[in-house]
Amino acid sequence: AKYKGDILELLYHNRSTYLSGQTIAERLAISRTAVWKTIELLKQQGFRVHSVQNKGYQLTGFPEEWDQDMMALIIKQSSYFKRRFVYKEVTSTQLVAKEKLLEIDEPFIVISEVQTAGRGRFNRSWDSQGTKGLWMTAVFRRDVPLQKMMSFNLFLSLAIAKTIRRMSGAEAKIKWPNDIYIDDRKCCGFLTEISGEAALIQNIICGIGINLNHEASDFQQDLAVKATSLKAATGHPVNRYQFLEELLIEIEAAFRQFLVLDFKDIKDEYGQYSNIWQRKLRYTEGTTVVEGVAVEILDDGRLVVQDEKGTLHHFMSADIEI
Ligand code: BTX
Repeated sequence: AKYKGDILELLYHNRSTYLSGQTIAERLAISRTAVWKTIELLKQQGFRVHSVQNKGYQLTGFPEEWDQDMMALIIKQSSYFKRRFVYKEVTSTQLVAKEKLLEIDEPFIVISEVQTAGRGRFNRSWDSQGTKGLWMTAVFRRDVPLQKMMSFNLFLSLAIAKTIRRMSGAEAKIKWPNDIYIDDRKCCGFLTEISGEAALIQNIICGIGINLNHEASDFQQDLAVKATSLKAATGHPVNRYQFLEELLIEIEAAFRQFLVLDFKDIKDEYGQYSNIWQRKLRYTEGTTVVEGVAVEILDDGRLVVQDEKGTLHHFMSADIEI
């Protein structure tokens, strides 16, 4: 196990080609026997390593469950998140993150294979089966004025939608303020919690759930008609590590943008990703229920909806039925 991380790193970054045992041994200054033994270990752990005589080894598959060393490798590449916590099962990564927050000053992520009490907004439950999706909480550390926080979800949703499009080819759309849909079915939801002093936020605790490799039949009961995954939508499985790698790059970039730009700077692009235009939908915020058509998102991120009588309603974060 001593060389597992190093060999995995070489194989992962060269996975479009083959690496000979000799090359690996030389690069890591270890014996070829050590290379061979480690490759055997990887196979035992569920990695698929294709070997071809005179060419060498190629990494072609990953264990069903998140692998700690692969995760280490992905996070090592992040320029923002410094630490990771990867579990087989927790109640909710959001709860774990809030505990860790007290002991750690750096930005970090928490990922779990399974969540036994995954939560959405308003304490609704979030279906978090093992090996199919990405259930993650990303904790950003930075002093941010409270009034700026409203645009955080808007920057973040664009980053997630872009990652989904790039990694699956599916036409992912944003359902304002914090879901991603494909073909009018939800494939991702996220929620942002904050802590800090009154007007100054210090911690942004962002929980993201993305359905990646579910079959349509994996969704039970009411979800069967309203949820989808990248695989269910396109027919193609997604490499969860590659997805995570790309997602982290995108959300780090979105966070940096969020710090220096205003929502109006990305408003046009955001608008193009949005799936609520030109549709009569039901908007609920608190006790307010409005049936109408979204007409615009204001520079501060609020949504303007026009009802049948022509009256305009402003929403901060309505629930929208699609
Ligand atoms: P939300 O309240 O907008 O969405 C929750 C609703 O979405 C549920 O009531 C249900 O109808 C539907 N739903 C539940 N599970 C799924 C699913 N897997 N796919 C599609 N639809 C579903 C959205 O809340 C925010 C969800 C955040 C989830 C992440 S996962 C990592 C982190 N930990 C945690 O406990 N929550 C976050």
